[in-house]
Amino acid sequence: MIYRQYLLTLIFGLNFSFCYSKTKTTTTTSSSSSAQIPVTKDWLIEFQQKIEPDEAKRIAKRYAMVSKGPVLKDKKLYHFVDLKPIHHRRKRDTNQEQFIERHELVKRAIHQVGYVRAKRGYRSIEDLKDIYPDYTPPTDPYFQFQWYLRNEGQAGGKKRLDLNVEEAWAMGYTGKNITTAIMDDGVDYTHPDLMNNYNAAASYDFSSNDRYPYPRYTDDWFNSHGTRCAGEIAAARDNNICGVGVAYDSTVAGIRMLDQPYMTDLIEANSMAHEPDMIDIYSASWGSLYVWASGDGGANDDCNCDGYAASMWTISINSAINDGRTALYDESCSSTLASTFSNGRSDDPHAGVATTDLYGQCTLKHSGTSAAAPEAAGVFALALEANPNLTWRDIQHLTVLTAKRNQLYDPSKQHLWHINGAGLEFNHLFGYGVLDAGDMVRHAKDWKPLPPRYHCQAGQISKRQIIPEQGNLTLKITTDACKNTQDEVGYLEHVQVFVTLKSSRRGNAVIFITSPLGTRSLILSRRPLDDDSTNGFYKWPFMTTHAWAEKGQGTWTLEILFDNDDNEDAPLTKQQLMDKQKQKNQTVNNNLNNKKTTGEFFEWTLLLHGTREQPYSNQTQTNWKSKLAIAKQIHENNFKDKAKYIELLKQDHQKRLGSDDSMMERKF
Ligand SMILES: *[C@@H]1O[C@H](CO)[C@@H](O)[C@H](O)[C@H]1NC(C)=O
Ligand SMILES: *[C@@H]1O[C@H](CO)[C@@H](O)[C@H](O)[C@H]1NC(C)=O
Ligand SMILES: *[C@@H]1O[C@H](CO)[C@@H](O)[C@H](O)[C@H]1NC(C)=O
Ligand SMILES: *[C@@H]1O[C@H](CO)[C@@H](O)[C@H](O)[C@H]1NC(C)=O
Ligand SMILES: *[C@@H]1O[C@H](CO)[C@@H](O)[C@H](O)[C@H]1NC(C)=O
Ligand SMILES: [Ca+2]
Ligand SMILES: [Ca+2]
Repeated sequence: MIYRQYLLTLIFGLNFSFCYSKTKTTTTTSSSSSAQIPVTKDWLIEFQQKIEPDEAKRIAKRYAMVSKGPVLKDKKLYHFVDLKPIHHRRKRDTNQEQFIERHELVKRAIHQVGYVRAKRGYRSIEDLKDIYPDYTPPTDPYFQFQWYLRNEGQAGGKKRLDLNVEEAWAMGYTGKNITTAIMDDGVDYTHPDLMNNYNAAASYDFSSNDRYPYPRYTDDWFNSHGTRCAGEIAAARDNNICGVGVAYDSTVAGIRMLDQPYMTDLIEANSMAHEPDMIDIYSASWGSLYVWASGDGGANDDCNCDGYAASMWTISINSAINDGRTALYDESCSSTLASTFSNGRSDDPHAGVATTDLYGQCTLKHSGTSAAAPEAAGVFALALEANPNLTWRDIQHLTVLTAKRNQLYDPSKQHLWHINGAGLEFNHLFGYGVLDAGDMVRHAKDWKPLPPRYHCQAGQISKRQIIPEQGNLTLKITTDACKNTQDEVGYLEHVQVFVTLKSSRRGNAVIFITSPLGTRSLILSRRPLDDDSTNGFYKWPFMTTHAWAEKGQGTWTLEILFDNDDNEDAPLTKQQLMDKQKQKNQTVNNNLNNKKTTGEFFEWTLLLHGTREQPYSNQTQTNWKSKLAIAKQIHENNFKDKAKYIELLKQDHQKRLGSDDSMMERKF
């Protein structure tokens, strides 16, 4: 069957315009990587039951190995080292794995693969060459400016803060047989760096109803957006033109749909249903995935207020700049799953996103959140090449499990990194971190289908209550997460919160949800510009991804409050600053003017989505420091020993990167 997998990248551009792109595989044959992964002498042995170290030693000896003791102090898991020479072996020894697994006490034996990730933070092109001797970097002239592909500290950036795509390329994944449709203001398909990777058959112009989505000419190059997005994904390699795309052997289709005076539902629907096989694009069962950038509303907006980004079938991607800060226009949002790169803060002329531009040109200046989402589409194209069976849910799990904190941080220190109850590190601004293409394809290759997903209405509170002017309204729902029913959700994916409330100034409403394991998500932050509405929210769907892989059962806490403070961080014009100053003076002079926000709460419904069974029990863990291994262990221990794993993670992290504070001060 062809076209069985769809990825849709939806990207909001500036204000009224938006671009989105769709990725699909056109193959069902599993592709083989050209390079093989080196192996080590290390083995992870999982026993059927807890065993004592002495017994482990005896068992190890039987296989000419030595036991290095329990892993993570868990006596079901042991680290064995093989004493036999490995003769430049470049493959996992699956024969030996099966042999050891025949032992009555052994549940699984996993020959450890050598990871570039283990060196992440120290990785250099030389490291990559050690492990993949055949790898050569692209020779394209703009590759040196594509710091989002390889960050060597150029343009004021931080070394190694990049998408780690070279590792995926070295493994042989470059986007072959994957098509991404760029739904935007057109694509310059005559561009020499794009023409060979242009998929004309899948392209269409909905702005003028023809098959040629060529951008309309304007003096100011206004319609350059789609062409720039296309280059980030699929610009050709080693042709001496511009740079390279994240998935440089993939193809792009142009869907021109933004360049008319207004957007209609019909154009939007037609664009997405352009090919007959796209009609079911919104069907989750069909395996659709949407990537939706978080929007350019800035700190004054909140993307959970955007019905699309808050949708579970979209992947919200936020953007960081080359030194790890959020781009200025970033919205913060608990539905953001991960981050890629853009610009918006740095004045360095080379800190923008280098890509193709209209009329055969190259640019260093692509920017905005919309520059970040195509990078994600490119990384997902690599993952789909590694495993065409992946569904939209697989891609989200893989994103959560392989995205990295790396050197991302909030310069305002408002949003710090936290570790959720499943051992997964997240940040309100960056989601689970920056995409790591190398790690993503490696996990994608061996990914097993997930257990089925269920939807549990965990509880509802319907009772009119005053939201206090000071302090907060705290509401609790205790749930068994539909235990022993059709809808049981033992392990969470998305959590949705539907809220109905009314207030005198909607923009001041702030809402938190806290999971049973104590993970607090800011599902609605203060939005100074949202002041003209007293309509409140009616069954508004807020969503958080921060409790991913946690358990659903227990007590959920909702906190609603009004934040009347002036937002000092909001970027204001001179006039706005003056007005604000005046307001402040008036407030000081006249207390009567200091109007508090008032409001009423009506309803809260809690909807949990996820699996009944442990989601990662069938996944192969090849490295016990991986997020996958940690989450899996926490599941197997029924969420009991979280602290133990977190301590390890923190140590590992600090070894690689240093603490939050030292990170902020560090200059590369
Ligand atoms: C791409 O897919 C086609 C058919 O779907 C197949 O014949 C071809 O071998 C694939 N190419 C690669 C590089 O996987
Ligand atoms: C994809 O699914 C098919 C059929 O279930 C299976 O044979 C194949 O091994 C899978 N490919 C990968 C890469 O997991
Ligand atoms: C693990 O895989 C087996 C065999 O494919 C399947 O029967 C089982 O349901 C899977 N378990 C989970 C939790 O997905
Ligand atoms: C809400 O009020 C409770 C009780 O006073 C307090 O412990 C909690 O920190 C408040 N929550 C927020 C988000 O301010
Ligand atoms: C606000 O008050 C301060 C001192 O009280 C004064 O210097 C300033 O000019 C006032 N600003 C405006 C905009 O009225
Ligand atoms: Ca046209
Ligand atoms: Ca090129």
